[in-house]
Amino acid sequence: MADKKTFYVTTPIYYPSNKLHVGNSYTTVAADAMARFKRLTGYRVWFLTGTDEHGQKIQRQAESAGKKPAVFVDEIVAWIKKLWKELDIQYDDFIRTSEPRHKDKVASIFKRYYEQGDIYKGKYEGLYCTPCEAYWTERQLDDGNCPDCGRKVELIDEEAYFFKMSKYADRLLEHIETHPEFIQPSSRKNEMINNFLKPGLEDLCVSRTSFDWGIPVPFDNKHVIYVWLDALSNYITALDYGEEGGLYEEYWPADVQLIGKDILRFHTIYWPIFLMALGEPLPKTVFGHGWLMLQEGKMSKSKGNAIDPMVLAGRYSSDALRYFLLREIPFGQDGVFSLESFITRINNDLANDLGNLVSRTLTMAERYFDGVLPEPSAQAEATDQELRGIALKTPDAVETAMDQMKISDALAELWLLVRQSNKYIDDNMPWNLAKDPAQNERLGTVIYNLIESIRFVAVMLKPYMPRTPESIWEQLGIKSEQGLQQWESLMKWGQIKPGTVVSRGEDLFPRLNLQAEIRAMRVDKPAEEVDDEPGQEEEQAGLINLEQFQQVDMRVAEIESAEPVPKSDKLLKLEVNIGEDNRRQVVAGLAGYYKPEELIGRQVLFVANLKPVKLRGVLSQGMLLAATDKNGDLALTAIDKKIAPGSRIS
Ligand code: ME8
Repeated sequence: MADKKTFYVTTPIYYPSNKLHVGNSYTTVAADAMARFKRLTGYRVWFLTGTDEHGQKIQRQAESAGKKPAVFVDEIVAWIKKLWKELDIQYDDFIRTSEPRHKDKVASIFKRYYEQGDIYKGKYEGLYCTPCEAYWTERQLDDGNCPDCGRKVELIDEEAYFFKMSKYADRLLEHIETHPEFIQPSSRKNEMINNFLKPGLEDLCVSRTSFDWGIPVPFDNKHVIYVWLDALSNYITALDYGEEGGLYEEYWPADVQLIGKDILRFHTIYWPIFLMALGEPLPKTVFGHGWLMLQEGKMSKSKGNAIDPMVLAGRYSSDALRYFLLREIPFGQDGVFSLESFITRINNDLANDLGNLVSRTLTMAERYFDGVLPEPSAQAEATDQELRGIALKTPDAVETAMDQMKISDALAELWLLVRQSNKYIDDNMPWNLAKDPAQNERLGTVIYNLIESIRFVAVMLKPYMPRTPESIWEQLGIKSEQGLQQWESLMKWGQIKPGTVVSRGEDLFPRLNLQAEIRAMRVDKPAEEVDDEPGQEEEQAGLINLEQFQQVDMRVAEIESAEPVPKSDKLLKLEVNIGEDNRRQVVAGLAGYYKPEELIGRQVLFVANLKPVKLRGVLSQGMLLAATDKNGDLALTAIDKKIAPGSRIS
């Protein structure tokens, strides 16, 4: 094992001040996907997460809950561990800063700084943001408030120990400038240099006396150690820093420290300076990802607008939540979490693309070959070569994206193979091959290739969605075939053995109804506004409320031009005016009922907010309303008298 390359990845340690929200889960899910990916591709991995339990904020929260801090955090930490289990977070260690293994080491690190002259005693008179546990100068405030969270700062005036940050500032600047991989994404680097390093680093206050929930300064126990010095040290105390032959020697420096951009300053200025003072190497990369926002702003535990990841995972599966978080937002950028985008991803990517591929293929394997995987022909046709070519290059493409921490791109690469496999079904139309006994070998080849392609997808999917591949392997009859689940098995096509017995299981991801989900989750409006929601019975009777009806943007449209769509005897291409010089192109199945010239100048009812689609390759941006009777006749809707095009119908 010792010859394997190592990979050490960390998440921030979270404040157990409240239950975590889906934004905190985002960092941990991303770190878990990276850790799993590295394990899968042959690295010896150490993945650390944990909780940051000390400080004034936690002490105050505990007091207001009427609990001792230690009891208060225990309860939340238990919940956090349950959440990570629910989300399949496979960490190697979970550090709590209240543990003796951490506290003892931080105390000796602090003593060492003091003894070597990096820490001195003084008096702090200045501003402090307790929710962020951060010191600020007057100049840095934003309208008198904390520039990070926008909340009120407090004036504190107490005796304190200070760390000589300025002593290391030049060295840090040089490190940042000569190691472009140190701060990622690189766009965040200049912000740190220009806002914090260039204006000159002030010495940092590293102890507090006005509360006691922290690690006492070992030689002056009126003080507790500043919570960020305490917390940042976790990344090395958890590796038994200072002990010979331990994890520290094996894994430090960290390969990637994942954090949200909100705490970049602590991790790219304070943390490296604390390490420099210990004479230790700096992490290779600190990656500050973007925020997951709600439509109304940033989530935060204390704002109370969080979305509970436990609820989401419980209802939609942790794989679906993980997939959404990793796929939706290009890693590094901000993204918006909305139930609509979540459900859309589930329906499009998971139910339509992946789920359909698996269920269609297995249904055909059972129907045409009784579930016994046929022998493929030695002859590969063009579509076979295309599918195989894409499958064989996907592992590299995924690995390249992961090495650049483009997790969303890695999934996009994988989905090219999923989509190609669906296209392969459409190209080969196995249902037609099945009609001709002479095509039996060809049919067998097509089914074999599809099954092998699904196996490729499942192997690569595992780091992102750990449960779905298990179900796929079960359906493919290879649950106990470890070799076929390894990354190495993707180097060659055709590893799954003919004769393997496959059996279709339950659909991986059933399609969801967005409106029903919005009602069930009630995330889009405050509880008091939802009283008029239809009850279950009304819903079953197909009744909708006014608000649902009003989601349809219905208007008067005036037809300005109409012409046949080439090679179609049903479709007409129309241009309609929907007011204020706004024109839409619409493709409608009217050719059998109206001559194009009969339509010009008519005003009809029009749905303006349908998603555009292409019909016969022609873009259609809305729908004309028409009635059809049971004899198949069709009549366009009309408006009683001429009215301005674009008028709303309500
Ligand atoms: O800052 N979107 O802990 P914390 C994405 N204890 N990520 C988010 C997010 C959002 N809306 N909100 C939070 C602390 N995060 C310190 C860390 S480390 C030595 C000490 C994530 O509980 C993001 O990674 O406030 C952010 O950095 C972290 O949660 C903050 O968690």
